[in-house]
Amino acid sequence: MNGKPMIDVQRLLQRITDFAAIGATRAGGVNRQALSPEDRAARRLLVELAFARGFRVYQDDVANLFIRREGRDPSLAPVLIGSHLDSQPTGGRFDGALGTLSAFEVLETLQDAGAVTERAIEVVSWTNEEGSRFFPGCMGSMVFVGAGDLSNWRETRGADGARLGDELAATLSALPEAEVRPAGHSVSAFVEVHIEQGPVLEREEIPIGVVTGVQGTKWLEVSFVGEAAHAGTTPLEFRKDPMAAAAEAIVRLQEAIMPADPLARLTVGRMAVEPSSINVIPSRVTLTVDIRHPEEDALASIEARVEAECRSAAARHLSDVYIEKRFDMAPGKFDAAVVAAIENACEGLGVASMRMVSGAFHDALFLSRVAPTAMIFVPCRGGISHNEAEFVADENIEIGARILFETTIALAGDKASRGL
Ligand code: HGY
Ligand code: MN
Ligand code: MN
Repeated sequence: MNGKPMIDVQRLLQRITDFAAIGATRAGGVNRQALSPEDRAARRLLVELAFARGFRVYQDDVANLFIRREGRDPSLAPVLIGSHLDSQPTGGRFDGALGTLSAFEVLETLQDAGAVTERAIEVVSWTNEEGSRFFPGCMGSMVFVGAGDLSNWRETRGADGARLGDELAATLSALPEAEVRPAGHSVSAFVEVHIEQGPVLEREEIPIGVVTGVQGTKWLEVSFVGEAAHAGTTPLEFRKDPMAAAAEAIVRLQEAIMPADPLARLTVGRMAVEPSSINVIPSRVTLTVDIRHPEEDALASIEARVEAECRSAAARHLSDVYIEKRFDMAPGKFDAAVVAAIENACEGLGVASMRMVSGAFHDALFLSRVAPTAMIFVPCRGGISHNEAEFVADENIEIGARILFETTIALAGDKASRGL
């Protein structure tokens, strides 16, 4: 670039390494679950980096964390960029962190150059994107856009038994220096860099995915309730066996849903058994069912089929069944102007790109309800994610950050801004 501010890729790579050390797992991934001590440590590090650069730091009542660099006109709504810092229990070092740290690098690059943008630019780290410890996912962005009420979730117990309200209070109080701001301030646009978490970009050898939308997601929690009994003395006709019901429902759903529709996704990722003793017929088996589809009506019919198969399997095994909806994210489209801004950035830098719909959900989908939004995907090796082996090549990290930089300054105001 001709004398223009340039992303400092070594600094960004070092940041990614430094954050990957927080909650690092022996297999090279991270366990930095939402509102955990590890999550608080990562937030603390980001805030210290922000204060060192003279940026302002805010958090709202659901602990979404914002880092602000002022623009020429403070009355204009800021451009928002960022992602999340929380991870899966055996997550990768790039899911979320890449987008958050690439966004911070944009601010540092502007600061180094003394550049002035028309609009302020804010970096955000959304609370509890993953939803793995505490349902639902995208909790922070849902509250921010008014799609979720925090008071409904304070009593939620995490997978580890912790109470959400307690963990949230501990997280907020761990950053007393952050200014408190109500959730939901106005934003002129939101752009999120994220790994694709799928194989397409790597297979097509294209460095940037311009994300035009996100498929829909529903999470169901299904509890089969039978009767605990002795494994040795209880003949079949006396059994009320929720494990047999759960096993049958899972097999029937795996045979019925994805083989019939290549766009459908159904995953049973978690199963809890009570009392979970080798010689006791279980009293209760609780499963989580994650279903996805780009079309809303197809998603609804998958949900109906899940309910039907669980109810019939429960009946066949003399068990009751209770089904709770834990997350419901309709498919959504991103903003054409922001998509075009990303494509213009790619063209300006001579970077190949392709449009795509995200199979994973993201905070950006909720943000798209209140501000023009789109995402930038970078390839990850083998499309592997939600796995400690998750990997992104340095050059793809650099390209993603440079496209984010160009897109952000284009959205943040006139190019006449000094130093751009
Ligand atoms: O599950 C998802 O789609 C996201 O990666 N948390
Ligand atoms: Mn993510
Ligand atoms: Mn994830």
